[in-house]
Amino acid sequence: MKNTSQVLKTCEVSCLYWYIDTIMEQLKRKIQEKAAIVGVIGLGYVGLPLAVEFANAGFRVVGIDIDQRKVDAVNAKTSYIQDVATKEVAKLVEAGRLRATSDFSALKEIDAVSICVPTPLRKTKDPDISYIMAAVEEIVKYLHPLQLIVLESTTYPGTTDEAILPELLKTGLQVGKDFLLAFSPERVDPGNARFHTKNTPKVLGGVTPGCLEVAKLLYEQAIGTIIPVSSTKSAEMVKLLENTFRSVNIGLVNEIAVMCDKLGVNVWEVIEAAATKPFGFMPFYPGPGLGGHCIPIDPYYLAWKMKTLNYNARFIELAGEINASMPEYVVNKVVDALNNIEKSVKGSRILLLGIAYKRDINDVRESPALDVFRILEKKGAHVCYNDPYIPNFAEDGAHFNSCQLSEDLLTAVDCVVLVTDHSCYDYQWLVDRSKIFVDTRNATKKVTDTKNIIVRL
Ligand code: SAJ
Repeated sequence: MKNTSQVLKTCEVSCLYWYIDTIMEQLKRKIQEKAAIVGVIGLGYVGLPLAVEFANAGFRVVGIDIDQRKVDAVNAKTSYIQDVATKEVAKLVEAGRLRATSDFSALKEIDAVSICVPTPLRKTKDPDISYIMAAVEEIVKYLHPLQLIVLESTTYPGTTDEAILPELLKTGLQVGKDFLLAFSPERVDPGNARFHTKNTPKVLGGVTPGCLEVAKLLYEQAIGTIIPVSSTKSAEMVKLLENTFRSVNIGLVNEIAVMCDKLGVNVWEVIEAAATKPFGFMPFYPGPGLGGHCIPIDPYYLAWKMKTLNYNARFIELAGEINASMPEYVVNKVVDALNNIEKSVKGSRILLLGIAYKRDINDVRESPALDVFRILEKKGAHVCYNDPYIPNFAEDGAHFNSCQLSEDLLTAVDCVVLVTDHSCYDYQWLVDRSKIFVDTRNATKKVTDTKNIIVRL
């Protein structure tokens, strides 16, 4: 026979489970009925496409960003992200399904919020999660029952559970009971014509099974395939494996390029032939170095975390060293090429073609072309660039403008260096008019080199 306190306890527990169930059911119903209001913090190359997909799925979406220019652009029905069409934004804003604000109090009305803010590295190569924590600080102010928070920014394993969750718990609300917390790595590949936010499988891990269940229900309204994993740490690690895989393999192929050069072997022919293997091989290509806001950075988030666990992530460090040495390797190719025509780099006029970090995009972040530019200038060369995607850029306080490509320009310079192989370049036209052409991307593989002026990695 149970005594009164046991009966009350049982009743309390069942009320608690009823309460949790109710909270979860309420939020699930709001999601299923598209009555939930979705928030996206950070309207960059990840956040704006995600906001558009949730709005397209039928939700009312509030984009939140500290950059008033982004907020104004969205509310003026325009897109500033290459992969998001302005007409898409205009349609959704006009329909009242998408709006932007810099006022975080909008979180009061928001049922589910995704955090898509930058996670850069500090100069010391330590993670900088200050943008995440600044967003969390705002979320804490307005955290309410029935709210789901999903972190999308790439970060080290443990960030969600060890850095974010404690801040949210300080409100006295309980995870999995009052609010829900999950991690879902962004997988946006800028400029990818085939894969975009909606058709790229989305990995998801929750702090509790209920967190995962509700986050999965939300994301599957907007994204084709959801890949649930057992924890937020696992989800955080998935993304770091993806990008460390790339960084290490790019580092490997860059070292293979250096080896082939010493062996007098054409590395591009070697890779092309190896790629005919129908299994067990995936081609990567040498280049002037590693650019972008993902591959050069994400692996160091993992290396840093492992250092806190007294483990040295040697592959990451080694790949980083090799990739970081490639701009210097390219410059040495230029030095040798000029030397062969008895010219020194100092005083030479050098044109860099392509300053973006990879072909056919307008992003210059961490671009190795900037390192090539800087090293050549340090050696006394007069450097200019052309990049149809980057009309101008600023570096170390100096401003640079893209030069107009012309016969006169090509005739006037002593050496042309192809750093980013944009598809719009006419490589035969360029080679025919250059004195020396250093090709760091094998972009001239189909070009006839009648004057023997092409130098390849
Ligand atoms: N690179 C090489 N050789 C290669 C491939 C790339 O030198 O074989 C260089 C590129 O020129 C660039 C850098 O590496 O400077 C990074 O290139 P990337 O193709 O990895 O492109 P990202 O930085 O835009 O990486 C994104 C990542 N997406 C996310 O993190 C969500 C990455 O996971 C994708 O795999 C990658 O796009 C992709 O496949 O394009």
